[in-house]
Amino acid sequence: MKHLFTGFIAAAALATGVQAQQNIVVGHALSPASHYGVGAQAFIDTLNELSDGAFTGEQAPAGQLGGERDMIEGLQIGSLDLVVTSTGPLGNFVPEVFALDLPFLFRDYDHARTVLDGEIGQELLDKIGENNLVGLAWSENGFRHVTNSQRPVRTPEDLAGLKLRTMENRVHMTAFSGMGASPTPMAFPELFTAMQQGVVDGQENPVTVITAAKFWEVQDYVSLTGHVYSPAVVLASPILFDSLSDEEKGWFMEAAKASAAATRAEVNRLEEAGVALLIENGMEVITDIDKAPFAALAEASYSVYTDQYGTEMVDRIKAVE
Ligand code: EAX
Repeated sequence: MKHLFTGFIAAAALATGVQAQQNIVVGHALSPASHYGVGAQAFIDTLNELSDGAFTGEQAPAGQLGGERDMIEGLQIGSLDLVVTSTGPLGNFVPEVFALDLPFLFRDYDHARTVLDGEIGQELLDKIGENNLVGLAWSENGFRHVTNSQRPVRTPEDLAGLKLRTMENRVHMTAFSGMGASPTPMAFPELFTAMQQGVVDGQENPVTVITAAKFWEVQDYVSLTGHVYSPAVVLASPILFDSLSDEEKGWFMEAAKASAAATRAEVNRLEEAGVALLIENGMEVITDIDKAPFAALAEASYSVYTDQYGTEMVDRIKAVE
């Protein structure tokens, strides 16, 4: 409806010789100051500049338009234009993307970014494109760590019985069952209150998100488990994207790349500065973690992906230098 209306205005503007403006709404889960907010703004500013002002934009931050699964659905039905989202719920729409959510797969940020910026990343963006979504660029959330309100977690035994919120992602849920926790899937906008009220004891997210959402207000311990890399992706509504000219599509893709670059720069900054911020705000940060036992127990989760697609993609990702 919104696009029909915009089209009507565009036609009217053409008739009067006035350049029409189209306003793009960019949804995401976090605050405007977060790494997603910085990326959303970079998208808006770049698109505005490339289009000479023909496109304007605004953020719908902090899950205003729902959780990440809701926002992805919004793209498919055309009620939302653009989303910066983690891959958390994306595998429910594009199961091939589960390959990126496998625990202890990426060695470090360089490895993950090289994979996503290379041929594997492009193949997966294409897969997204086959599922009533448009994948514009891989952005970033970061390596995820476990926080909780009960005790310092150093070993898988310490996870036993902890009610841990995970994203709505079967790979992650299976991994945490394997590691001994009790995973509870939940949309991000419900998480803070769930921790506050003790519905869950803990959660897992990158330093970027823990700081942006001020989880220190409801969590005491953070263990730098780095158990999984969490990609983000800039997605567009196919209904919007299909209505664009080739030149406009090019602007959107360039703006998405600028968005991803701005977000990654912010992830870099917070990887440097974020842990100090957690300590400053009263969290106990556990750094001396032996990852091997966690990885061994989490490995059962690989079958969520490999039972359907085999091990080829996993091997290819591991082989990227
Ligand atoms: O995408 O749901 C989550 O835990 C995500 O990491 C967060 O919303 C940012």
